[in-house]
Amino acid sequence: MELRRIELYEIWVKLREEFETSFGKTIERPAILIRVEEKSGEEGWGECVAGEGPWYSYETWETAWHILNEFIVPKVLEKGDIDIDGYENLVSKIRGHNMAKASLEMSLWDLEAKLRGIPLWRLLGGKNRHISSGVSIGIQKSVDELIKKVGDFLEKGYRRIKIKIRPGYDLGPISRIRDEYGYDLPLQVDANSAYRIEDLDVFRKIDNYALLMIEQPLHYKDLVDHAELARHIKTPICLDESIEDVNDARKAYYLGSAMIINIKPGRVGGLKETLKIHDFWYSVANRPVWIGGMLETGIGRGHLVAAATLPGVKYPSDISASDKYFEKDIVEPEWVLNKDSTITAPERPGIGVEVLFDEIKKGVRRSKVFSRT
Ligand code: OSB
Ligand code: MG
Repeated sequence: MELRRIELYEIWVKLREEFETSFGKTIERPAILIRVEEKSGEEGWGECVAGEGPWYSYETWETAWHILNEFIVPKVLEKGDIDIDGYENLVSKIRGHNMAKASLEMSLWDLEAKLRGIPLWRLLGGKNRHISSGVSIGIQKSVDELIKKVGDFLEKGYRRIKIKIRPGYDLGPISRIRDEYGYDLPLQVDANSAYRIEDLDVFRKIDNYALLMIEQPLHYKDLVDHAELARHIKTPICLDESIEDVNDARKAYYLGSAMIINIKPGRVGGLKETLKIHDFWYSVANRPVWIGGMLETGIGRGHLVAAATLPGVKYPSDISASDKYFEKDIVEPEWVLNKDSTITAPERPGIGVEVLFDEIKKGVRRSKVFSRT
């Protein structure tokens, strides 16, 4: 791909409602959007998932802007002619900063697919066009409100529910959901690293509620204690924050730290690393994955949907419809939920949705255009 332009746009998107996790609350989130343009005029889009503070990861939208602006974009444009492998090689010298790396990488995948005239999911090797979609519900002010929220999402057609938990807000909410909606409801929890191995008694109790999995219960850098926890409970452990690349996946496998991985392309540096983790976890380790979300706009959602078509995605993904997150998305058509709790990957080239560039421009807080001279 011969790039002639790379553009960065910082926008802030307002969520329909506050999203609370064990690490904090979000009502408005930054998104750096990347637009790459090839010499033919064809474009590709990517989105950076780094948040407003260093809570989920050490990256923030400001560190991502810095890394893109100073170290990634100039190098990529200098090279000019670049493919995905070349990009991976180029950014391999930069330690960490996976979210910054992933944003531009995903725009290159979108561009590559568009140049070939095929949907991104096919370029990735996806198999299941109708991806199974679940919903992730933040911590609520009361358990009654949570019960109502769960009911609302079930009514909208979502069949798998994930709730955020933290110490003191765990067994109460879980047991109430089981009381109200029964044990057939596919239910899972996400602690975002809020517990320690000393909390084993809580997990032993959680173990009685037939959850699909417990996501990231312990410290984000820990694999050993997760392995210890796994020996004491029968509910499968799913890792999110702890897995930043395929090497982490290998360690988790050999240590026995997890049965399942929630792969977020943004967290692991992009779709190439997503494929590596998927291939190792599914084909070598013979274990399932699913695709996680970071409250992405319709652009990042397009990449998530494409990734969720991969054959090793055996659980519903945290990829909900646009209207779960926003009043109005920045793509057309918006992402919608089918009656059977799936979202359909488009047949149009690339991510398969039109980016509403004019809408984006109206809300831009900062932008930078890099041209090849
Ligand atoms: O841990 O999965 C997580 C959102 C922001 C940060 C971390 C997480 C989440 C979610 C939301 O659970 C998933 C979604 O995009 O719907
Ligand atoms: Mg998570």
